[in-house]
Amino acid sequence: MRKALITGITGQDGAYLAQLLLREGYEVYGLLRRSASAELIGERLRWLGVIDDVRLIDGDLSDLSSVLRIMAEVKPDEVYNLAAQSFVHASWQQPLLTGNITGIGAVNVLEAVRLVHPAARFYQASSSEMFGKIQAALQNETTPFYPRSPYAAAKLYAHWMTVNYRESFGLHCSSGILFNHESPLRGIEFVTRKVTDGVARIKLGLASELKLGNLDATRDWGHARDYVRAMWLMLQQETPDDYVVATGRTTSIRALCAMAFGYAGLDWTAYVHTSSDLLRPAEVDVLHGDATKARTTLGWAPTCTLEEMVAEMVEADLARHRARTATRPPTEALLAGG
Ligand code: NDP
Ligand code: GDR
Repeated sequence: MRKALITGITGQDGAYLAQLLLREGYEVYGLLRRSASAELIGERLRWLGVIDDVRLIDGDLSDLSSVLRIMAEVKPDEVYNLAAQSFVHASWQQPLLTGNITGIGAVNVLEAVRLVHPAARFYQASSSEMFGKIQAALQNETTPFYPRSPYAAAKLYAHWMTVNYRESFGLHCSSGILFNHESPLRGIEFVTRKVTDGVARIKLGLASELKLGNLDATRDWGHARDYVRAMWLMLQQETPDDYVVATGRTTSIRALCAMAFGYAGLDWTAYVHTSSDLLRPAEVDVLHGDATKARTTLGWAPTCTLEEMVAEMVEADLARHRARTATRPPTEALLAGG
């Protein structure tokens, strides 16, 4: 039985990837950082019904000794490095932590592979944020990078170290330059989920407005379930390489709002307000990917449209809020006016 180790298994992608790998017959191990809220940490794996099928091992990406220990213990065939401080906005408030986890953390995993188990195939979660201030209208593997945040700079370091370990040590290291991908399991702070959660609250009478930042930025959004398949396909190739993964369609935050509110029968202009507090010190205005290489070499293609994904996310948030309201103790419901 093939073994896979996932760092970041409790995140959006980690959960979907664990599900995919279990279906493909892998033994799935995950690096889990200790939390005081242990009962909440496996929520996404629980939602997908796979929490009891994965093996979670205590460790932290910033603690090389724990990464070395886990690599020696598991000896995985495939390592997926998904752990990161992944929220771009927070990276200006915590630039050093972001550098330590998102940048150096990846090198801790690369070092563990090199020193303990060099036969393992390694996947690095690189990001379209590395294109930042875009140098070409459509971004692919040959487009120059121009990072615009501490997060993107840390990802770029990890990306080049992945390339460097491939070229220096002959390790099977691949990097997926993934454009934004979302799902009902997306963190609530990211714009798609913030919008679908806001739509659900407003629809159910739990909120009356939604505050957002820059509505003009555009993103190339796909579904996380499709994107984790691309990660897996990369590690099935004989030769390691780097791939852009994107849908090839870019949409503004404004149009996303119209789509999500429209799905629930609401006019977004009546509810969405902008706040300068939510603007970023430097913005990535446009991202629009060209995934021709992934399509031709990996045979990968997205299966879910933006409209389908937004509908799935709104429905999931409506269901969550309905369940919460139904189970809320009577006093709390009274105080909340619900
Ligand atoms: P999430 O933020 O949902 O998940 C991040 C994961 O990293 C969580 O499991 C988190 O654990 C873990 N983590 C954070 N710090 C540490 C640490 N010090 N030690 C161990 N684990 C840690 O991210 P996504 O699933 O959305 O993304 C996965 C990866 O792909 C990230 O590296 C992200 O930067 C990258 N990426 C994501 C894209 C997207 O659109 N989603 C696009 C391109 C790249 P905990 O649950 O304890 O917080
Ligand atoms: P991003 O995702 O920064 O692209 O990084 P996010 O959803 O946070 O922002 C997308 C765009 O929406 C604008 N925006 C807002 N964003 C948030 N979060 N909240 C708001 O209220 C809001 N209003 C407008 C932002 O300014 C931005 O232009 C994600 C992460 O998953 C990264 O880890 C990953 O590498 C990239 O996608 C690809």
